[in-house]
Amino acid sequence: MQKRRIDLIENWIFKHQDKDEWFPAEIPGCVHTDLFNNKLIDDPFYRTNEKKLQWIDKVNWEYLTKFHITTDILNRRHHRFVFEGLDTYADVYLNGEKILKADNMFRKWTVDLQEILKNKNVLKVIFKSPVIEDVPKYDALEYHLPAINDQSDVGELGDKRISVFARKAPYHYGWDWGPRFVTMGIWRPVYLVSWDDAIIESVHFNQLKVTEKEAKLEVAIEINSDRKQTTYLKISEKSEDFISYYEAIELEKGNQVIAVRFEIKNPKLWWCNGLGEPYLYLFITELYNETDLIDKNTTSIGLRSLKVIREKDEKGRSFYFELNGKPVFAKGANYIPNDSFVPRVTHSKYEYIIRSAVDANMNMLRVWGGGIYENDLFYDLCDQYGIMIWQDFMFSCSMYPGDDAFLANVHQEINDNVKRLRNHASIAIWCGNNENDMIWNMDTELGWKNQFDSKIADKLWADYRKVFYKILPEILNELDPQRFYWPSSPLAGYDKHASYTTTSGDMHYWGVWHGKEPFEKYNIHLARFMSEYGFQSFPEFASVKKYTLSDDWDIDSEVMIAHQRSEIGNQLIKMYMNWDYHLPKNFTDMLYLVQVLQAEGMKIGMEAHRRAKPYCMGSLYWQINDCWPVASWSSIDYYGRWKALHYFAQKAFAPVLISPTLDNDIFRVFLISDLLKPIKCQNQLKLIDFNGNVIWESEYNIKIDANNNFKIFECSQRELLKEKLRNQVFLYCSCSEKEKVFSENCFYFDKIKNLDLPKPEVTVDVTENSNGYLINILSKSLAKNLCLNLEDYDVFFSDNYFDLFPYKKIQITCVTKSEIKNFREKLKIISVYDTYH
Ligand code: BMA
Repeated sequence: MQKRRIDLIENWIFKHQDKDEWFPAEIPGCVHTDLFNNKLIDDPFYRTNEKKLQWIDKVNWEYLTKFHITTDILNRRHHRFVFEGLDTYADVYLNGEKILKADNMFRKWTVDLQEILKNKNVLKVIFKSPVIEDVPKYDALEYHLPAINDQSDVGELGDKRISVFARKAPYHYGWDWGPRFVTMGIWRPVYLVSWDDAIIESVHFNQLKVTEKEAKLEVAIEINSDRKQTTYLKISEKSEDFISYYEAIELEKGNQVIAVRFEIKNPKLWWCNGLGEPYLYLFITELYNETDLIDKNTTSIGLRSLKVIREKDEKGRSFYFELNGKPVFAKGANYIPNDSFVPRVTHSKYEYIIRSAVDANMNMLRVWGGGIYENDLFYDLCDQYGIMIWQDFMFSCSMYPGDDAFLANVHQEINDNVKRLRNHASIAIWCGNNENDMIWNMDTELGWKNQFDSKIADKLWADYRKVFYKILPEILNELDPQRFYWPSSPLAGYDKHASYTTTSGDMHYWGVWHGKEPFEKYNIHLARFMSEYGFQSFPEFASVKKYTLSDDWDIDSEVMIAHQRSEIGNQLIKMYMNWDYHLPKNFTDMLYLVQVLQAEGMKIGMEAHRRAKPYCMGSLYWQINDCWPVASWSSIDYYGRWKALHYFAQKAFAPVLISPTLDNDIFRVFLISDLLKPIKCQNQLKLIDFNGNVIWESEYNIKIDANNNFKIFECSQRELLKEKLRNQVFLYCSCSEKEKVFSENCFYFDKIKNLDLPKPEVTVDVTENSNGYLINILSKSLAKNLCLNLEDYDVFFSDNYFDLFPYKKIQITCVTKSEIKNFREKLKIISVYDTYH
């Protein structure tokens, strides 16, 4: 008989451990959302509610369900409880007997049992407060482990930063973009598996060699057998590329691994977004006895060779991804969990974020080490959409304990997650942690190594090395030997610490923002791979309205500050704004202009990185998404609204980019192509004044080789501008092939606040279509960063925050499900000019 799975997600109730009243609970879920759904607390994200809810993490919570199983199932020979995620300290009781003590949110907990299960069962989980559990661990240490983003003060714990003791999502304890909600709960599925003869524990598709001509695979099937017996193993795939495999196998009692090797001739390869189709094979592995199917596993596999190339060259050492033999410039962003309460993130929200990455021409996301190992769904979607994943292990901006129990726990966590994730084509690299190495080794007084006496410092560094130079690589070597491992991000080399001038590894460049350097420094600080850089903005007004009252509409109000977790945030935003813009008249203009500031600044970075190809081969900005509504570095806000930055990323990451730049009076235009084929294109350069008069123009027909970067124009600024004033003209450039425009760009020769911008005279014409509305826009003069807005409606504009060039007709689609009466009157239009007039 086939294995049976019974999901245990119904009829759960929960309560405060010291109270009597039970309330319905949702599984998977967590205590904060259960309290909210039962109207026992207010919306945690509204105004300053976070502060009022800090008591929740200092209480133990009980969850309980009753479930019935039939005698047929009860009579099966084996039963296993599977908890895919318990957050975090949990004692589990079945019919009054303790069956599990869990202490790691990231582990998959399984309990094999026989006797305790009955027809009628009571399953109870007691979650112990992480605060009650971990404060004593903190107090017992004679030194304090650094955890710089742990907002212990918000949690009313003074400076007791306890997050490092729990194997639990670091961002739950607060971050410089995140609230502090140290939640608890059954956050992933829980089920009972019952079987008689054997079960498939795991199937690993190890891609030994993949080329266009052939794919050599070794499939390792881990089987747990009830006894010594003969079974039949079948591996099949629907396409004609693969001939089904069918063999009798002799199983021993207990666990064993059956390895099967096979080859696929001329396989369809998996490509990342922009380079080809992310083709997936669907392999079905089945186990039969003489009469029946007894277990089955279905796995999607993208066949590809994906390597990190580290070759010595005249400048240092390369760091780039090579997909199916082709060097790939990685374009993308860092990714954090989509919610403070992850279980409520829907399939469609996951898909929305990944599709938004695809729409912005990204091919990589970095699952950053302060969040969670994402759900299977996330990686399935990345496989399907061709988004490569830089996967951190969940350690970030902290130093961790090194006692045996902690290390054993980490060992099991790594084991569980590598086994769960290793079949995904999308995962391109494993990375030990986020910034722990960099901060420890900083030479200034900020460097943690300088903050301890040498005996303790030696111990902490030795503990660090145990995890990132021993446990992790050893497990990966055994479970996933084909994938590249990088101990920390950033790093200059396997055993070489990061520095801002690295010519070897990856870099987190925070000179802009944390270092208060101007955006232009993005042109200079270039490493082999830029794995973080960023600048903050606020969500747009419609989003801000969801968590504020009109009294709060000032970026320095108590409520806005509660949703701005970077202590230096507002001050830095104003400083940068002063450099380039006139300060805006009011709050809504401020929200708009900060998005423009962020997007224009980050554009300099994204384009500089691409112009530095192939020396630099990656640009992942910080950060694509938010876990609540907040001022942050994100390009998409919590409610899914694209900020200006996301539209700018779409253009800066286009497969072919035309990019103008000025360096010491020398003006240059580059053409960068990530395509795998050469293209012939027409390039236009035009010097135009703000009223549309063309002062100079030039056209070139150029062939650009595949995967290349090419300078198409160079001249001194003086020669180009001649007698024209630099604050009255701009340079427009475009690259196209017949009707298809690959890239359009423009360049201003002065700071925006110095530009002599005329009042835009915009005419708008709206027609309805099946998806929403078509908006035709024209202006007689330049409208800088024109933004369309329909505040109270759920709409998506195909483009926004763009410079509307004089006399250039633009058509924007406004996709919406709502019918918007008097659309034209409701449509608000703003440009930079309006913020100071
Ligand atoms: C980076 C990240 C995060 C942080 C961000 C902004 O270095 O790794 O820790 O949120 O900076 O400060």
